[in-house]
Amino acid sequence: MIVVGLGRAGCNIARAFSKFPQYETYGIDTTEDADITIRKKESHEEYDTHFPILKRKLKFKEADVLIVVAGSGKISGGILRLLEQLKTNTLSVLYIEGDLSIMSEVQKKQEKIVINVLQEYARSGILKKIILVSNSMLERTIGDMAILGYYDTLNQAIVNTLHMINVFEHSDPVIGNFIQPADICRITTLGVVDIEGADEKENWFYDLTEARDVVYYYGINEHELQNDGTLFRKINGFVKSKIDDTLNVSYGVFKTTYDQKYCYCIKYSSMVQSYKELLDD
Ligand SMILES: Nc1nc2c(ncn2[C@@H]2O[C@H](COP(=O)(O)OP(=O)(O)OP(=O)(O)O)[C@@H](O)[C@H]2O)c(=O)[nH]1
Ligand SMILES: [Mg+2]
Repeated sequence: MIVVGLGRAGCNIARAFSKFPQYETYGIDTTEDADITIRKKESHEEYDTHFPILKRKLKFKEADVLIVVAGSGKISGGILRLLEQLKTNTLSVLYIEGDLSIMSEVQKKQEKIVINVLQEYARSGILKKIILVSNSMLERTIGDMAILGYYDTLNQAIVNTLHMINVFEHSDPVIGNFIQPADICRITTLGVVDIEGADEKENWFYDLTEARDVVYYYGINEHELQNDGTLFRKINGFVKSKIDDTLNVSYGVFKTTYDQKYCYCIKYSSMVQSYKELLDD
């Protein structure tokens, strides 16, 4: 898979993907150290009207491309121009929502424009999916973090989760009941379940509403798969407890070589997500 990051958050996250051999990564930013340096513009609008042609640098087609962007930055104004140049590929977006409580009005406006238009692109099928991640929700799931390395910690959590889900999606489960999410459910988020904890708490990276499908991916090592007699009952009980009239719940159990067991999850909705904070202006 190809990962293209736009702006600082996008480039940092693309770089975090590059530790895995499965990804070819590119970062586009105005800084010298970006893989592709573009000229700095004064505003969100200017990035939209004067976004450079990068076809010679991004010359793949018919590839699976994940574009990573945070909507509050000015450079995200160029996102539609970038998508246009990549349209011969299968496109998904990993969208980073910054901390709304500390944003300026201009940044909030940019955030709102980008998140809305990208969700509409997903609904109309231009994007295969959009994965929404809120920095402040993610921060809460991680707990206390040092200031230095703050973004690194967030980025590792995002990248590791998405990578493991990608790996599991391309592997055969030991056991499971995978239900293909409805094709119209292209607005998604990721999460992790604390399966070692007593209450098996779900920690979602975005507060996705009106979800129609949810998939739990369990990564368990061979020893436990062979010897833990309670595991299947536990997983089954957990999955069943999530089912209701409006939600399809499926799961897969996968063999890993890690000591610890993991449960990653992904939730799908067909509805454009909006928030109070962004609505009342
Ligand atoms: N998760 C995550 N968020 C980040 C990271 N870097 C910045 N952000 C957040 O992303 C949002 C946009 O900030 P930047 O990425 O610095 O902006 P930009 O995309 O470079 O856009 P410009 O305004 O043109 O510089 C802010 O809310 C930041 O808090 C990162 O490495 N990881
Ligand atoms: Mg920047």
